[in-house]
Amino acid sequence: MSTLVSRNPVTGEVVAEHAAADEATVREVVTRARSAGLWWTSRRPRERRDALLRWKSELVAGSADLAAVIRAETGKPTTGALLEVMLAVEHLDWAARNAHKVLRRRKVAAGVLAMNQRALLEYVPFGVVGVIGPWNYPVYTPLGSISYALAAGNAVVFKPSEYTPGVGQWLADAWARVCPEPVLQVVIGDGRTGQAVVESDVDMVAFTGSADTARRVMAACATRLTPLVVEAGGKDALIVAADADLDAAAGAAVFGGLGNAGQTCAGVERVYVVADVYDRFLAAVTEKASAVRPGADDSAAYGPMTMPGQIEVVRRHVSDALAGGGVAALGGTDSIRAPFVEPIVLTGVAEDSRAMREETFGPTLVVNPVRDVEEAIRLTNASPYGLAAAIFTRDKARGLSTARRLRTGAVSVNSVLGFAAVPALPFGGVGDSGFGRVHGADGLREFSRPKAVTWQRCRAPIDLMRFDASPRAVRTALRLFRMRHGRGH
Ligand code: TXE
Repeated sequence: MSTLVSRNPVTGEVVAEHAAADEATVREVVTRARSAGLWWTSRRPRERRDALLRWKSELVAGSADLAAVIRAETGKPTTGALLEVMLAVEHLDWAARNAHKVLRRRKVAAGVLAMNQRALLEYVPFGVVGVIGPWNYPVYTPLGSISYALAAGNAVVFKPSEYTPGVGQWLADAWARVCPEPVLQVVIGDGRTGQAVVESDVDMVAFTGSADTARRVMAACATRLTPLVVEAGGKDALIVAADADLDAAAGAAVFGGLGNAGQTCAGVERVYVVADVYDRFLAAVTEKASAVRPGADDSAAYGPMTMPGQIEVVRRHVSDALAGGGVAALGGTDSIRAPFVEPIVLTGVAEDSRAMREETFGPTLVVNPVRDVEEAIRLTNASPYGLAAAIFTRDKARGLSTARRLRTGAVSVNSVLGFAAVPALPFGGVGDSGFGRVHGADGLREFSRPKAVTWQRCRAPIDLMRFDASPRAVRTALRLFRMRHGRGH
């Protein structure tokens, strides 16, 4: 068995060493999960809710300790680490308290053709869900799948990112303290361990990571037709209309673009500003961004790039943007001082450049002028990604109609990441950002199979579902059919 070493991205110091799970270990863990899952499913909904709430209490009581592990492995400041724990707990609480209401058996209308039937719909768990997590929000993001999968009655095998194995281990240890069965287990390792999870006999996979890896995961899922939910990053745009509160919009763009060193799947990467207010907006963004400082200390606004390889991606995107005619309003390639990247604001960047097409995942903002909101919508929708977007406008009707027309899974009007703290809303993307949803009632249903049950209460008055149906019954059925559907609406 090999060893996985996690390191502090600032100092390079070893945070912890973990045994990496190979294929055989993953198979054993999944087998254990299967029997734990049967136990879990057979609990009463109230017992499942109580176990999830006990787990929640562990996260709350241990939040300082958990934040310290997040900080050690990702480098983010303690406030950022605590913020993600708080958001994750809110979702966990919602999933625990709403699962039964959303998934329980209910009657649905049987309809005129089946008046003699009682029709029942319920949502049943898949069994074992393999969750493959990222490093940027190593608690909030995987918990979006784990909490909802557990609340829906599944057992979970969680493969955290190789950059944040300690966080994954912490979550599984906390579970073991509140529940006698291994309903949540962790398997530690790199992509090979992730692949072993996908290729094991898990009943569903929830993946968060890059679109390229998502494609490989999807191909592996195809072998066994394993259902999959994918959250694969974004290239989110923020649109600034001429009537926007420019100060608020600039503040949101800076926080949405630079927060967590830009390592946010639904962070702001592109800003489209209507020409009339472009100069004023750019000045405000530049001023605010220049006051933001990365660092290893706790008073820094954001920390280092967690994944060393990301630094080169940022450098490539910035160089490419500048070589293609873009202008640096703040910083430039000199701002990249590994492991930190200081805020970079670029303008006039070509739409076909890497910085506008690919996920940068760094503390950079591209601010481009547009003729009007129409053009901003067209450019926003031209991206292969479609995770989230934002629009700033004082016109409510414009805000809502723009939200509808943006090809994204979520839109915030007059804020960024507005949906992140609303557990009742589903989260997920379009196109290269993935498919399927976590969070909310849709998230609970995502981790369940709808099950249809009919219960015949009496014989049908006109019964055609038999070989000896009388010609009279057929004629009557046809007459009723034409009366019901033959009037053109
Ligand atoms: O992603 P990977 P990485 C984006 C971001 C970043 C890029 C690469 O742009 O620069 O992805 O990051 C596991 N079968 N996002 O390298 O490779 C892997 O071990 C199964 C967006 O971290 O996609 C890790 O646990 N699993 C983002 C997870 O997949 C495999 C969050 C993600 O790794 C696997 C993170 C395989 N064949 C990065 N190969 C977001 N959506 O928020 C790797 N893994």
